[in-house]
Amino acid sequence: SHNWNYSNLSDWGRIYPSANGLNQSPIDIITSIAEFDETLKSNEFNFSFDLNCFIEIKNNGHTFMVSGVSDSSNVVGGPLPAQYKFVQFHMHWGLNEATGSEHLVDGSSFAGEIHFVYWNCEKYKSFEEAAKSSTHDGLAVFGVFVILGAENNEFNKLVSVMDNVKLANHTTFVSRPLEIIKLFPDNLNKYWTYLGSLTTPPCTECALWTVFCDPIQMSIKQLYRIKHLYNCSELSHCTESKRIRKNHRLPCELNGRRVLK
Ligand code: BO1
Ligand code: ZN
Repeated sequence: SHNWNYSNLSDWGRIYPSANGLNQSPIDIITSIAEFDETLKSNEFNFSFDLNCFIEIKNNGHTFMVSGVSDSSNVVGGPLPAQYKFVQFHMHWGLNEATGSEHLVDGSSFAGEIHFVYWNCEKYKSFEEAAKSSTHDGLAVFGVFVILGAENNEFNKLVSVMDNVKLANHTTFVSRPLEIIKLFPDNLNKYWTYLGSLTTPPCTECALWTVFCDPIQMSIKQLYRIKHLYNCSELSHCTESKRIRKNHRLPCELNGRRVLK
């Protein structure tokens, strides 16, 4: 699964056929064509997070991934057809501050994007099974744009242990309770939603996407700490060129899909 990277984006489809599909993510969200949906707005999201669950951070060679499995971390509401269980979040970034997000808004990108990944625990037996579905109801992924600005206190709990996972395949733990909801924007009622895919191989078209309109902030110092992660697991091989310098897929064609707001 490490047989792909971000310098051969156009080759993904040769090994992972789903990447050639018509319902891929990310997309450029053209705000003028997003359709207002009355029923979405009458059904607010209800996110729950288990503050006491064990939180692990892993450098998987593509990003840092934060997971904390708990039966009580879940979400309902918004466009979701069922209850979904939290599995992990991770981040995407770019070569410079003007790039990094996977979704674009009217052609503009942001410094980064955090993805909160959930699976439909009413219809599927496990994350793995849900992630194989091709009916877009397996996973729910929430995208939060990151812009540079104020230091992010909650994100500091991750940044302060990030050096423990500088090398690929290393894991560490967040000792202080992480309030994951504090990494979301304040306003959870402003979002776009559409049917899409995993943005990394195998690019399965299993996801209902929700991209929040309001970004969160972090400082440039915090972003630099993330950009120092390596995609290499051998310290002696970790040269400057082995840093995870960018990990965002380019926007895919909408192919007639509807974007609701
Ligand atoms: S994302 O949020 O669309 N960037 C995303 C991308 C990939 C995954 C989750 C969210 N997870 C992947 C795992 C693979 C696994 C695949 C299907 O899900 O990283 O190891 O094969 O289960
Ligand atoms: Zn992602």
